[in-house]
Amino acid sequence: MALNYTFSIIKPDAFNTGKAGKIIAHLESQGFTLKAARVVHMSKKQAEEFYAVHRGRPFFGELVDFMSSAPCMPFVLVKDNAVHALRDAIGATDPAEAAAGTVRKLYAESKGKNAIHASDSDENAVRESRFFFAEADTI
Ligand code: RTP
Ligand code: MG
Repeated sequence: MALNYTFSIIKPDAFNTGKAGKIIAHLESQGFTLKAARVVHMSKKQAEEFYAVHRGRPFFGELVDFMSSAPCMPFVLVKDNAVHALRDAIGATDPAEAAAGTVRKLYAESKGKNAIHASDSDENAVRESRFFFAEADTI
Protein backbone atom coordinates (compact mmCIF):
# COMPACT_ATOMS: atom_id res chain seq x y z
CA MET A 1 0.00 0.00 0.00
CA ALA A 2 1.22 3.49 -0.83
CA LEU A 3 2.62 5.61 2.00
CA ASN A 4 0.08 8.02 3.52
CA TYR A 5 2.59 10.85 3.92
CA THR A 6 5.10 12.71 1.83
CA PHE A 7 7.84 15.28 2.25
CA SER A 8 8.03 18.76 0.79
CA ILE A 9 10.03 21.98 1.04
CA ILE A 10 8.86 25.53 0.40
CA LYS A 11 12.03 26.64 -1.39
CA PRO A 12 13.86 29.91 -0.60
CA ASP A 13 12.30 31.86 -3.51
CA ALA A 14 8.76 31.24 -2.22
CA PHE A 15 9.51 31.23 1.51
CA ASN A 16 11.33 34.55 1.44
CA THR A 17 8.64 36.29 -0.59
CA GLY A 18 5.94 35.41 1.93
CA LYS A 19 4.26 32.63 -0.07
CA ALA A 20 4.50 29.79 2.47
CA GLY A 21 1.11 30.46 4.04
CA LYS A 22 -0.64 30.68 0.69
CA ILE A 23 0.98 27.48 -0.58
CA ILE A 24 0.09 25.54 2.56
CA ALA A 25 -3.50 26.84 2.46
CA HIS A 26 -3.69 25.80 -1.21
CA LEU A 27 -2.50 22.27 -0.36
CA GLU A 28 -4.85 22.01 2.66
CA SER A 29 -7.75 22.94 0.38
CA GLN A 30 -6.82 19.87 -1.68
CA GLY A 31 -7.05 17.54 1.31
CA PHE A 32 -3.44 17.50 2.56
CA THR A 33 -2.90 17.79 6.33
CA LEU A 34 0.24 19.29 7.84
CA LYS A 35 2.05 16.81 10.10
CA ALA A 36 5.41 18.49 10.81
CA ALA A 37 7.14 21.70 9.76
CA ARG A 38 10.37 23.64 10.42
CA VAL A 39 12.19 26.67 9.11
CA VAL A 40 15.81 25.87 8.19
CA HIS A 41 18.67 27.75 6.57
CA MET A 42 20.58 24.84 5.02
CA SER A 43 24.35 24.87 4.83
CA LYS A 44 25.91 24.14 1.45
CA LYS A 45 26.95 20.73 2.80
CA GLN A 46 23.38 19.91 3.89
CA ALA A 47 21.98 20.95 0.51
CA GLU A 48 24.59 18.80 -1.27
CA GLU A 49 23.65 15.82 0.90
CA PHE A 50 19.89 16.35 0.49
CA TYR A 51 20.17 16.56 -3.31
CA ALA A 52 23.01 14.00 -3.61
CA VAL A 53 21.02 12.08 -6.25
CA HIS A 54 21.60 15.04 -8.62
CA ARG A 55 25.39 15.25 -8.06
CA GLY A 56 27.04 15.44 -11.47
CA ARG A 57 24.01 16.97 -13.21
CA PRO A 58 24.70 20.34 -14.92
CA PHE A 59 22.33 22.20 -12.57
CA PHE A 60 23.71 20.68 -9.32
CA GLY A 61 25.92 23.62 -8.29
CA GLU A 62 23.20 26.16 -9.01
CA LEU A 63 20.64 24.05 -7.11
CA VAL A 64 22.88 23.69 -4.04
CA ASP A 65 23.73 27.42 -4.02
CA PHE A 66 20.05 28.32 -4.31
CA MET A 67 18.82 25.91 -1.62
CA SER A 68 21.51 27.13 0.82
CA SER A 69 21.10 30.83 -0.04
CA ALA A 70 18.33 31.61 2.47
CA PRO A 71 15.83 29.93 4.81
CA CYS A 72 13.37 27.38 3.49
CA MET A 73 10.53 25.41 5.07
CA PRO A 74 10.66 21.60 5.12
CA PHE A 75 7.33 19.97 5.98
CA VAL A 76 5.49 16.66 6.02
CA LEU A 77 1.99 16.27 4.57
CA VAL A 78 -0.52 13.49 5.10
CA LYS A 79 -2.99 12.26 2.48
CA ASP A 80 -3.90 8.91 0.90
CA ASN A 81 -1.36 8.06 -1.81
CA ALA A 82 0.49 11.20 -0.69
CA VAL A 83 3.59 11.09 -2.91
CA HIS A 84 1.61 10.81 -6.13
CA ALA A 85 -1.02 13.33 -4.97
CA LEU A 86 1.58 15.97 -4.09
CA ARG A 87 3.55 15.52 -7.33
CA ASP A 88 0.27 16.16 -9.17
CA ALA A 89 -0.49 19.20 -7.01
CA ILE A 90 2.91 20.89 -7.50
CA GLY A 91 3.05 20.51 -11.30
CA ALA A 92 5.96 20.24 -13.73
CA THR A 93 9.51 21.26 -12.71
CA ASP A 94 9.40 24.22 -15.11
CA PRO A 95 6.48 26.52 -14.19
CA ALA A 96 6.09 27.39 -17.87
CA GLU A 97 5.09 23.75 -18.42
CA ALA A 98 3.08 23.31 -15.20
CA ALA A 99 -0.67 22.72 -15.45
CA ALA A 100 -3.12 25.44 -14.44
CA GLY A 101 -3.87 25.49 -10.72
CA THR A 102 -0.65 23.74 -9.67
CA VAL A 103 1.62 25.28 -7.03
CA ARG A 104 4.44 25.90 -9.51
CA LYS A 105 2.10 27.48 -12.06
CA LEU A 106 0.73 29.78 -9.36
CA TYR A 107 3.88 30.60 -7.38
CA ALA A 108 7.14 29.65 -9.16
CA GLU A 109 9.46 31.99 -11.05
CA SER A 110 11.60 29.65 -13.15
CA LYS A 111 12.76 26.05 -13.59
CA GLY A 112 15.53 26.59 -11.04
CA LYS A 113 13.59 28.78 -8.59
CA ASN A 114 10.43 26.74 -8.64
CA ALA A 115 8.87 27.37 -5.20
CA ILE A 116 8.47 23.82 -3.92
CA HIS A 117 10.12 20.41 -3.69
CA ALA A 118 8.17 17.17 -3.40
CA SER A 119 9.48 13.63 -2.89
CA ASP A 120 9.23 11.50 -6.02
CA SER A 121 8.80 8.03 -4.43
CA ASP A 122 7.67 6.50 -1.14
CA GLU A 123 11.28 5.48 -0.46
CA ASN A 124 12.51 9.05 -0.97
CA ALA A 125 9.63 10.46 1.12
CA VAL A 126 10.86 8.38 4.07
CA ARG A 127 14.53 9.27 3.48
CA GLU A 128 13.84 12.98 3.02
CA SER A 129 11.47 13.18 6.02
CA ARG A 130 14.19 11.61 8.18
CA PHE A 131 16.68 14.15 6.87
CA PHE A 132 14.82 16.95 8.67
CA PHE A 133 12.50 15.29 11.22
CA ALA A 134 12.57 12.59 13.89
CA GLU A 135 10.48 9.53 13.07
CA ALA A 136 8.14 10.38 15.96
CA ASP A 137 7.29 13.71 14.28
CA THR A 138 6.05 12.02 11.11
CA ILE A 139 3.89 9.07 12.26
P1 RTP B 1 12.23 18.66 -6.79
O1 RTP B 1 13.13 17.45 -6.66
O2 RTP B 1 12.85 19.90 -6.20
O3 RTP B 1 10.84 18.37 -6.23
O4 RTP B 1 11.98 18.99 -8.34
P2 RTP B 1 11.64 17.99 -9.52
O5 RTP B 1 11.55 16.58 -9.00
O6 RTP B 1 10.44 18.52 -10.24
O7 RTP B 1 12.90 18.15 -10.46
P3 RTP B 1 14.31 17.38 -10.41
O8 RTP B 1 14.59 16.88 -11.78
O9 RTP B 1 14.34 16.43 -9.26
O10 RTP B 1 15.32 18.60 -10.15
C1 RTP B 1 15.55 19.08 -8.83
C2 RTP B 1 15.55 20.59 -8.85
O11 RTP B 1 16.72 21.06 -9.53
C3 RTP B 1 16.42 22.29 -10.16
N1 RTP B 1 16.62 22.14 -11.59
N2 RTP B 1 17.09 23.12 -12.33
N3 RTP B 1 18.00 24.67 -14.49
C4 RTP B 1 17.61 23.42 -14.71
O12 RTP B 1 17.60 22.91 -15.82
C5 RTP B 1 17.14 22.65 -13.58
N4 RTP B 1 16.71 21.41 -13.63
C6 RTP B 1 16.37 21.09 -12.36
C7 RTP B 1 14.98 22.62 -9.87
O13 RTP B 1 14.93 23.45 -8.70
C8 RTP B 1 14.40 21.25 -9.60
O14 RTP B 1 13.22 21.37 -8.85
MG1 MG C 1 13.05 15.71 -7.76
